[in-house]
Amino acid sequence: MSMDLVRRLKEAVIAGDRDEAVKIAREVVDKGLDPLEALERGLVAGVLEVGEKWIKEEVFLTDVVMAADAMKAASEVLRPEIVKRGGVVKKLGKVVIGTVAGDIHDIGKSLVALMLEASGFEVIDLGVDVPTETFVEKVRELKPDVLGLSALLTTTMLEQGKVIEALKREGLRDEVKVIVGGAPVTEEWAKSIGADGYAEDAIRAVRLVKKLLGLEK
Ligand code: B1M
Repeated sequence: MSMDLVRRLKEAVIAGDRDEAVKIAREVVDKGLDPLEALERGLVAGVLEVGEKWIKEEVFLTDVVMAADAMKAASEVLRPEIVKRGGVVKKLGKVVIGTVAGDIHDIGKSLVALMLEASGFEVIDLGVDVPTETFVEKVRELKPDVLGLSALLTTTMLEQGKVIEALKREGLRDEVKVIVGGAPVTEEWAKSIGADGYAEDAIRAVRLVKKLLGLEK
């Protein structure tokens, strides 16, 4: 992959320039370059850099929103290519994923969904701010192998525990593996709420799902 393209992609995200990011993502696809590398080293790296600047109060929240928007628009351009290159036709399993109630962070969750899809899983993404009862209804209705709960706030990660409790109340807990993640989430937290697994990032989330479904050691 030409480093120049990756650099330009990252810069477009940092500048919150959605049109430029989409244009460069199209160039990546047209040139048959590695869409995954463009995603990870261009788009995600750009959002994280803006995020770090925001935490250091060097940029405003609006800059973060614009970077996130540019990243998501460009990742939609890369997505079909990523899934196509994943090449796996047979679905390895069904995953329902969403960001919990009260939380509208979706970049990480969408990245996990994208990587699972690219790895051959059927992924149903419920979006953000998903009420507990919706997670429970979708487990009952869609019978997924895995339910993924993303939370980015210390306040909203409590919802992950509430979803697990609701699954128990409804007699559905043993029907599905529950995995959790998001910046404030930890292995200890996952264990304390009775989740089946925790992953620090999207790549490890794919490995975790494969392990839980016995597809990988
Ligand atoms: Co907000 N936000 N944000 N934010 N935001 C954080 C999370 C924060 C840590 C920044 C900070 O202050 N340090 C902080 C939370 C503090 C805390 O509670 N611990 C925070 C805050 C306070 C807020 C608001 C309250 C700000 C405000 O309005 N005052 C507000 C809350 C809105 C709400 O949700 N109700 C808010 C809003 C926003 C935006 C909407 C502007 C925007 C999100 C845009 C969008 O998602 N479309 C935003 C962003 C971008 C961030 C930061 C800068 C970056 C998050 C991100 O996208 N990272 C973030 C600071 C930070 O985390 N560095 C921050 C990139 C992404 C690829 O990483 O999401 O961690 P991440 O996902 C990773 C892993 O976590 C993991 O894999 C992913 C890919 O590698 N993973 C999973 C994620 N989900 C997983 C699920 C899994 C497995 C792995 O299994 C199911």
